[in-house]
This record gives sequence, structure tokens and C-alpha cells, in this order.
Amino acid sequence: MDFATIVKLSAQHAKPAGLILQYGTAGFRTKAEHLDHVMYRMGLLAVLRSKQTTSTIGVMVTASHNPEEDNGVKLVDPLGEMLAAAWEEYATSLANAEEQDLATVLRDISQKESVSLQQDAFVAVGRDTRPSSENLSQAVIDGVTAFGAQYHDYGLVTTPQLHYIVCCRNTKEQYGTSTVKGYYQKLSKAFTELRKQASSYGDSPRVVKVDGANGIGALKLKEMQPYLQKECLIELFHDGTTGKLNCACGADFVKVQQKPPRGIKMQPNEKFCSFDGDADRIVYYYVDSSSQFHLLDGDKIATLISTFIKELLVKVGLSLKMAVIQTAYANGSSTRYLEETMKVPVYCTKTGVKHLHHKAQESDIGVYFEANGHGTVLFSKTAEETIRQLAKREMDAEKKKAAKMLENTIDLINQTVGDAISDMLIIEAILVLKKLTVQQWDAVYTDLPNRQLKVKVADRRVIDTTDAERRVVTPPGLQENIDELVKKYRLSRAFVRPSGTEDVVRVYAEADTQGNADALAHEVSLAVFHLAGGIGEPPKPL
Ligand code: 16G
Ligand code: MG
Repeated sequence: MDFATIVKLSAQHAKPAGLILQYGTAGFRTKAEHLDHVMYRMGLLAVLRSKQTTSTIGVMVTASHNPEEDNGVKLVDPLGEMLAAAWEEYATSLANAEEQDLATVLRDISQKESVSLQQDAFVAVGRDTRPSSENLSQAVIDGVTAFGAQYHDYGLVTTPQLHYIVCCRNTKEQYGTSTVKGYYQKLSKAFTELRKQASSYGDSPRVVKVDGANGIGALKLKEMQPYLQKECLIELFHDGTTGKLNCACGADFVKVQQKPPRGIKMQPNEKFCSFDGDADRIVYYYVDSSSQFHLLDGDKIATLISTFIKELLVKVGLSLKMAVIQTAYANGSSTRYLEETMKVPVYCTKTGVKHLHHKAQESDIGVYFEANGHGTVLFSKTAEETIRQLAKREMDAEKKKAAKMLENTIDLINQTVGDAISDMLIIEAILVLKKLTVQQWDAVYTDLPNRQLKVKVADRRVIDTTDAERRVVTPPGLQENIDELVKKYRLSRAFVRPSGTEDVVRVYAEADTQGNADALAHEVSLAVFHLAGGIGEPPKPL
């Protein structure tokens, strides 16, 4: 194929000479004004990937929880997973090619991946509510059309909605109807069915107050509300009508700051949750009667969901292999509870959804959650078929009810990727079914006090890790140092890793008291600063 047209049209989305961007944990992410050429080129890459896989590929324009001025792009593979790791390298070389090298890079990728250029291609495009997203998604579309491929612009959608749509399109709609309406219908039907199984609410409050991070999640949840009828009373705040996206609100703010979003009044016993800027993360929280703030993060969510599923499996008498997948950030108490009390195998992977997702695929039922609130449940084909068959069979009423509940759980979960809306609905259903207040859910285990810090270093790549990022290999001496520091405290643990989304080294520490967790985090930060080329002032004690 002649790439001349593509190169010619690229002039309208020209790359600033010399600008180099790295593909981060979940795609490119930086100031919106640096991304026009990246979007055009990711349109091109999506076409190549679509031709190679003979499937629809998704391109989502979003920078998730980053500030409103940033933007980014996530590519969605055929079954709704994130772009295959091998293609991240191509994404990087395409994004960073100077204009005159564009055709060569495209040819190289096509050859390496044996892409049949005559093959048809289709790209599904979506975007979040950032002011820059509309133009940037047009740049994606320009790339797709320059290649002579087809596309559908789904406009404003959450990231998980685009993942869902891509999966539907590639499974001949078996996964669901490939529209946003289809998504609302599938989820609300499963939720309503599941809710119906509860005899009463017990003490579980019906209202959930949702912080939409002033983003796409708020918009889409509003759209979905009529489908949910009276089953779930949602009160939205930070819904985007006044505040700025992710500004002092949203799941990342609440998780990192360990405090409520700005500008809200919380009464004891009220139940809150926060979405992030593209609605693929969720955390819950409340205040107790002494106004103490309590966060229920991804670990608590994983525990709630996996316990619920395990109990149902026992009821119906299925011995499917279930596992929980976490990262090094998982609170030590959650891991201990899952392994020792729930007797569920727990695996630890590197940070980033693609790693957890991959590991979760190895079990019949893989529940994966990052502590930051991104997660979902994967059911293997066999597990899904077994459950659906069972739900059809005539049997003991209680057993039948449990089998139906499992089936509705499968339909309510967005298996393609973590999904704040879907996760919220499954949590709300479980709380009602188990008649749990948010405090009772929280009391299942007590989090170890922990602290996360960042250290600026000249080059964060000097830090190399192993054992799912729990141990440092280089620079020499750093791990020994951390080991010594950890020994000073009870129930303690600490690790460091280079961030995949920011130019910093992240430090995590937990210990028996908040004071000790803070002290350990600070001491580890100092060790990083001194041994890994810290810049600026050394970290100060908290
Ligand atoms: C991205 C990842 C998230 C991870 C975070 C870590 C996806 C969809 N998102 O947001 O899973 O927790 O990066 O950021 O994979 P860090 O590398 O800066 O700590
Ligand atoms: Mg996100």
C-alpha cells in the first residue's frame, strides 16, 4: 500500500519536531496541546490493529483522573481488553516518528505483524468531557479516514462503555447490544433481577450519594437513572454542572488524600462513592458518629464481591476455581483476610489493569481490584456456561435462587474492564442482599494504616523492580536499606516503584499505627532520594 495520502494528511496534525512521548501504564497522557499528532497516529494504529485482528478496535480519548488540561488516549483490543503489550512499542514509535519517517514506521509495523493491508478495518471512537476531547477525537477520526477505514463515533461515553461496545461488536452482539442504550438495558435488567431477590432492605440505606468527579461518569449515570427505576436511589454531586473535572473531587482525590471531596456535608450513616474522570474507578466512604472518615477502597470491594460469589458457589454446590488478584498496594489486612478467613487464593501482579486482567483470566472466576478502585470480575467460558445451565435447571428453590443470582451477577459485571457504574450497582445489590450497612461492610477487616509518597529523581528508570514490584533490584543497596527500615516497625511493609504515569518514584508503607506508617514512608523516601538520584530538597518528615 502507498502511504502517501496518510503522510500528506498528517501535515494537518503535524508532530512538533523533537517531541518525544512515552506510552504510559494505560496509554499516552500529557498536556492536551501536545496530543493532536498522537491522536491522528493512534487512529492509524487502530486501523492497523483492526486489519490484523479483523475486528473492531476502540480508541478512547481521555486522561482519566488527570487534571482537566491534560488528555490522553486508550486503545481497546477486540474483546474489550487493553491493547496487547507488544503493540505498545508500535504505539510509541508511531507517536514519536518525525513526519518524514511516518511511512517507514507504518510499513515496519505492517510487516512485523503481517498485517494484510487490503483487509477492511473498523474503529469505535469515544471521548470524555474534557474541553479538548472533541477536537482530539476528530484527529483520531482523521487518522482512521486517511487510512480509508470505517469508524463509528460514539461521542461522549465512559471508558468502560467503549470497552463494552467493542466487545459487543466483536462477539456478534453476544455480549450485549453494542450501544450505550444496550449497556443501560443489560446492566439495569441484571441489577433489577438481583435486587428482587432481597426480601427487604434491612438496615442497608437505599440512598447512595455519588461524586461524579465532574466528568463523564456523572453524565452517563444521569442518563442511566430512568432505567434503574426506584431500585437504587442515586443522588449525584460534582455532576459537572458547575465544578471542574477531577478538581478536589473524584476517586483518585479521595483515595490519595484519604478525605471526602471538597464541598460536601457528610452525615453519619450516609453512604458515598466517588468515580474517577472516565468512570473506570470507584471508591466508597462514610463518616462515623465521631466524624471520623472511613474509606472503602478496591481491596474492600474485592473482598465484598468475592465473598458474595463464594457464598453463592457454596450454596449451589459448584466447585469453580476462584482467585483474587491484587497489586503490591493492596492493604496487608485485605490479603490476610482473603487468604486466612475466606480461604481464597490471592495473587499479586504488577500495577496496571492489563497485568491484573491477564492473571485473572487463569481462574474460572478471577476477581481483580487495584486498591485505587479499578477492578472487575472475569468468568471463564466454562464457568459462565456452567452457571447459566444450572440456573435453567429445576431444583431446590434456595439453590435455584442462588444460581439465578450468580447468573445476574455475570450480566451485571462489565467483564471487559473495571467499571464504576457496574461496580457500584453490584456493590449496591450485595449490600441489600446481605442487609449490610456500609459500616458493617467496613468492619469485615481493619485496614493497616498506610502512607503513599512521591520522590522526584533525575531518572526514575534507575529503579528496577522484581516480584510484582515488591522488591527493588537496582540501584544497589536500596532494597537492603528498605529491609532494615521495615524491621523497625510492627506489621510493616514497604516498597518503591517508578510511576508509569508521572515522572516520580512512588513509595508505599504500612505499619501498625499511622505514625509508624508515616515514619516508615518518610525514611524509605529518604533512602530513595539518596540512593536513586533525588533532585530538589530531600523529603521532609510528615
Ligand atoms: C493507570 C492504570 C492504573 C494504575 C495507575 C498507576 C489502567 C487502565 N490504569 O492509571 O491501573 O493503577 O496507572 O499509576 O491500567 P502509576 O504507575 O503512576 O502509579
Ligand atoms: Mg480512569
